[in-house]
Amino acid sequence: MSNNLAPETINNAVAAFCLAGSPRSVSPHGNGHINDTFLVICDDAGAEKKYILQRMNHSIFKNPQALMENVTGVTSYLQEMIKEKNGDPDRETLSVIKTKTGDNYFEDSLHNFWRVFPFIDNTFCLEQVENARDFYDCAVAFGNFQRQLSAYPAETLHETIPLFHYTPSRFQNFKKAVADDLQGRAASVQAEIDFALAREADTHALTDLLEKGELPLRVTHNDTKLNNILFDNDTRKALCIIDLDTVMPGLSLYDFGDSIRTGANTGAEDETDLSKISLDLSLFETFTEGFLAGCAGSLTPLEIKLLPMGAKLMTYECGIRFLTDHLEGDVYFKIHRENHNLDRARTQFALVADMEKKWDEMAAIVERLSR
Ligand code: ADP
Ligand code: GN1
Ligand code: MG
Repeated sequence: MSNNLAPETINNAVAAFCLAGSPRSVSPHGNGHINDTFLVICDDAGAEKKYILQRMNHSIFKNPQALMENVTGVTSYLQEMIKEKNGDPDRETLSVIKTKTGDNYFEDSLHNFWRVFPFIDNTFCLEQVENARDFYDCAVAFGNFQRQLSAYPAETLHETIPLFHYTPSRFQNFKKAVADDLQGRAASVQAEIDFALAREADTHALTDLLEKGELPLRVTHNDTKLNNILFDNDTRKALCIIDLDTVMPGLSLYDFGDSIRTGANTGAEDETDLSKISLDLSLFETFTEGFLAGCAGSLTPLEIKLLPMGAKLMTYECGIRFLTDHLEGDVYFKIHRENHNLDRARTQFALVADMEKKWDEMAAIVERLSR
């Protein structure tokens, strides 16, 4: 079913949770790069009940208990906010299903860590933008998410992956991977290595300002790629933000940047024909407009000015993370073909190069929209 998961292991995990009815089927679901995700369908006296079962990636998230504390805290908080606005707390945010022993995750005898969410039905998620309207909705939703969490007690959040978007440390990891060259792949990717090394100066652009107190630390999502948002099938509106594993203090620019990286790219993250990769300036503008609307005046002038840098740096950072993983033997991101991480790194660098060409236009768009 999944790379290294026996059906008994999965069924044993399903049995640990308080689900309505009896499980009828369990199948792999979604295109995430990190967790193992399954759709569980139960039969509840003739009615279908669906759940998402996930094996958390324990080698990446070292402390699943702390991770689930974050997710439970944030989702409970959002549920209350949604109720106050007469929204639907069962569809507009995730909720955590407890185990039969009342815990928010289950550890099996093989030290796999599992959790369950209700499956939010009648939704779809996008791998690439199909029309500008959807991307605008995403932008409002991610901006709004950040604003909704602005009063969340940030000190209660655990750092689930230390230094997650601390680009200088990502750069150090990358240089170490080049030096160690564990798989003997460095010589064959010298052009990509040179591209990354040539941009070392950029790696500090945001973190220096954070350290100087010129950019505010906020509660951010930190993984705002397009497929981490569910759209309602009926209204085609952005409905629910998912993948809350990296919700922790961060910069608003990380959330803005990661969405541009995934949504304003004219090609797929793993496209092999690099002529298809470019920054769609019109989608950049659409997202900027929506994000500013969703943040509703909460961004500082410096944050707004740096939006293009957020986009470039998140794309660059993701590129060096993919290249690092390629050099280290594909131990972090799930791959589905040979050189998959290298292909991904190449698209990210092609997108960075195109952003550099379009830099003045990106700045002008932001300037115009912020007036
Ligand atoms: P990963 O960290 O591996 O990206 P995600 O939490 O993003 O894992 O889940 C992977 C995919 O599963 C999502 O992109 C989405 O398609 C689907 N998914 C996750 N949770 C739900 C849910 N509660 N309801 C419906 N679909 C979901
Ligand atoms: C991972 O989990 P997923 O697939 O939504 C990764 C992100 C990367 C992204 C690249 C916890 O996101 O940081 O930007 O892949 N998540 C983690 O596609 O590392
Ligand atoms: Mg995801």
